[in-house]
Amino acid sequence: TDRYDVEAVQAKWLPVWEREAPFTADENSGKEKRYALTMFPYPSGDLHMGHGEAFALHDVIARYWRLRGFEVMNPIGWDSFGLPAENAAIRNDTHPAEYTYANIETQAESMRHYATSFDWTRRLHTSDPEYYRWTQWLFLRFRERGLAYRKDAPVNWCPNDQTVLANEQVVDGRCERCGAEVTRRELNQWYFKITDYAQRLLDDMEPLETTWGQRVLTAQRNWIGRSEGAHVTFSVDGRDPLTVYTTRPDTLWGATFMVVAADAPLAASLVTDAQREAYETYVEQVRAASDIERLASDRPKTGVDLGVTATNPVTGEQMPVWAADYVLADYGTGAIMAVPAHDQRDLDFARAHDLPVRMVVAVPGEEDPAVSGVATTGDGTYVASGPLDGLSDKAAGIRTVVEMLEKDGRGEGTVNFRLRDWLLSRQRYWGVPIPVVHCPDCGEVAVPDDQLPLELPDLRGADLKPKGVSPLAAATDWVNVSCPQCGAAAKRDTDTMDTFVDSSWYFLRYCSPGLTTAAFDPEQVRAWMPADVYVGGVEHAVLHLLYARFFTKVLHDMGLVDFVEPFAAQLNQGVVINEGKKMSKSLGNGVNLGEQLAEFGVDAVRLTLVFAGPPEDNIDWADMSPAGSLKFLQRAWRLSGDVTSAPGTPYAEGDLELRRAVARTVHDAADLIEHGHRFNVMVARTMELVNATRKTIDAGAGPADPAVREATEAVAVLLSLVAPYVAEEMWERLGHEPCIANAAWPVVDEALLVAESVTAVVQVQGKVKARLEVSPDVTEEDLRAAALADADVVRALDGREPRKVIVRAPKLVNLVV
Ligand code: ANZ
Ligand code: ZN
Repeated sequence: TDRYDVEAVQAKWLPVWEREAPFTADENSGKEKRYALTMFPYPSGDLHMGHGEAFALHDVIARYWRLRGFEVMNPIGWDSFGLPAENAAIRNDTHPAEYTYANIETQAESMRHYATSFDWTRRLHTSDPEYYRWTQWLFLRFRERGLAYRKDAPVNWCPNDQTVLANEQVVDGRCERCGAEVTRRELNQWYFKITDYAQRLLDDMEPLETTWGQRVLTAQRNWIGRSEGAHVTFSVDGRDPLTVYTTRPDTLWGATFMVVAADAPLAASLVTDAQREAYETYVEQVRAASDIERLASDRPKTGVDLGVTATNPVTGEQMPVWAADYVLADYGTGAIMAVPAHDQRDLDFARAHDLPVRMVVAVPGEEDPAVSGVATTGDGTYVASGPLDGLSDKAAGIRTVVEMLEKDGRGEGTVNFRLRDWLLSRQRYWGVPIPVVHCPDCGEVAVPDDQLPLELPDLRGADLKPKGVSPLAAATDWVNVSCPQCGAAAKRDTDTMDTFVDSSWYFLRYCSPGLTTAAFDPEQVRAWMPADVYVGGVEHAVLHLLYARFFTKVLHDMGLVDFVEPFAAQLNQGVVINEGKKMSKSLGNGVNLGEQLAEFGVDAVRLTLVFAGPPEDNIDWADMSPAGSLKFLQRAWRLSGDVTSAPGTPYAEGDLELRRAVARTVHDAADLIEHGHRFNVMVARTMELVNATRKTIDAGAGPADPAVREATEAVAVLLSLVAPYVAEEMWERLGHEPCIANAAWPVVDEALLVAESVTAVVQVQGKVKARLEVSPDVTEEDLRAAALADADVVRALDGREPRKVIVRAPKLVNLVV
């Protein structure tokens, strides 16, 4: 049979699209604007199956909006600083810039070949000085607002990459990038004060409830980790009082000892001389352990008695104060009141060190934890708890105790967040230099705005291997400067910024990419932002998406943008796996996008990825049939060769049944795209329309029937969202000029959407008295009412009440009198 040549069709249309450039967004077109944003890639290697999937899904939306008459901005760029490029450059003994920009060219070429509808005029790379000049500018503005600051802190340290990691980059105690076990180190680091925005980051999620994926919303809520509790202050013998954070102030009567984080300065300040040596030995041991070891639940509950006692404010008891590693230095106040009866970690510790256990909540059916060794956390009745005794309402218990403590000035209700400030320093080369100078006289001095960008020194041939200090420190010509304030000999900050800083504002830069006078043009940002959809992987649920939201809020507070959330809606695609497993080198189950494209063509691969299932689900490539997709595309394409009516032929005389199918398919396709991103169902419906069209041609009406043209044109336009090459080829064979991207969404005759009517027969005493035209899905009640209201039926009944009314919708009503 007749087949289209995939290679030839691809080679034919790519240059035409380049020439016509239908996807260049024109902000002055006067059309309503839509911003289709997709997560920009790291330039590590060529595009992979994951990119293929994300870009195919994203393109459905961007192309659809365009056909619906919107002015669509669909930009692309590269997140081109960062560890992957730097590590690869070290491995291959090249400069990170060479590696990075070569990969960018490769990926850009692949994106074009993949027929993505990107607006190439807005292309950006975060490693270009024209871009990172503004990343530096933004950093300085954050710093002026007290939102970028330095502090000494124990940090997550990757011994393999020899760099500091943000909490978000530590997964199960391991480095997100290389998998090495993460350890701790004290370092002076730059932070963004994202904690100032914790409550707003939570509150502003409410309007996103229906347009963002639940997975992302839940991940963000958990990450921010808001909890309500109280600060309670305990007096300590001969020392400053000790404040703890607790979510259960109502269990104060059951507190039998205190624990402070062993590796926090607080512990060192509390320890008595007699216990100092034991404490110091212990802290050494704690520092040597990685987080993964410290957090293991089967780890013995180690600790050391600090030798001081604190007073329980309600029982008056003296409680020993211990230092242990199960209390974290950087959560709450770094100190707890231990209630072993009702907290398992405290109970394990109490049993290991022979400390008292006192039950204060009696949970029906559960044994005393002091006996069972199992802490009870359920609801019960307060016992041995003074004024709470007999009460069994936890919320009331908490309220009572907080009021009591507040009255005595010994505590107060408080809200606590798990969210930590964002550690943004990296001791690596391939990143944005921090625009700060350290002067022996003036201290920390900002590089003046008119000296930005502060460019990275070239360092070609230098050793970039991680050593724990940035390679920039060795570039003495670059490091040694005169202080911008006093002129004295000073040194540049040698850390570079986390790449998540670069990606926290790129979507704003796209709105006015070439601007040399500002990070972005507020007018253009007002016109395009917030992005109407953001397509990307769920792996960015907390990292990138939280930071981008934080940046947007700060820019809002600076008066630079007039919205607080950057992304109105989100689509988080699933992962492409193979044979049930994540693709990986070690399993040898990787599927190469380029090879699939070479074998089946761009359209068939894109179609397979979109048709696989709901976009959020994972795709197992082993279960897919790109060959089947190609077969279907051939079938669709063949229709365009069969049509014999001329372009512009009025459809009205066409086969009514096929015309109805076209109307329903086009109408439903819009619905399926707009509500719930059900692109796979949209494709299935297009397949049905192809079959119906073929049937009509074969069944009699023949290729000249105007409905066959109407249907084939609709198929081409629907397919253009997923399989642009074959769609363009069909469009040409149907007698149209390129580009199909400029075709409008098919207009359907609303009347054709109304389902055909059927005839219902109404019998009285077995005799037909009336025929009613009704909808095929008329309800029994409606049909019964229509029958009883019919003039002929009323006459036949002649005032008699029917004894029985039998309704068989939509065909029959039988009245018995
Ligand atoms: C007494 C108590 C009794 C507690 C009880 C729990 C149950 P979330 O909900 O995660 O905020 N805690 C406080 N600071 C800590 C730290 N730095 N390291 C380890 N644990 C810490 O948890 C708050 C609870 O975790 C607090 O409430 C405290 O133990 C513990 F029946 O105080 B609770
Ligand atoms: Zn100075």
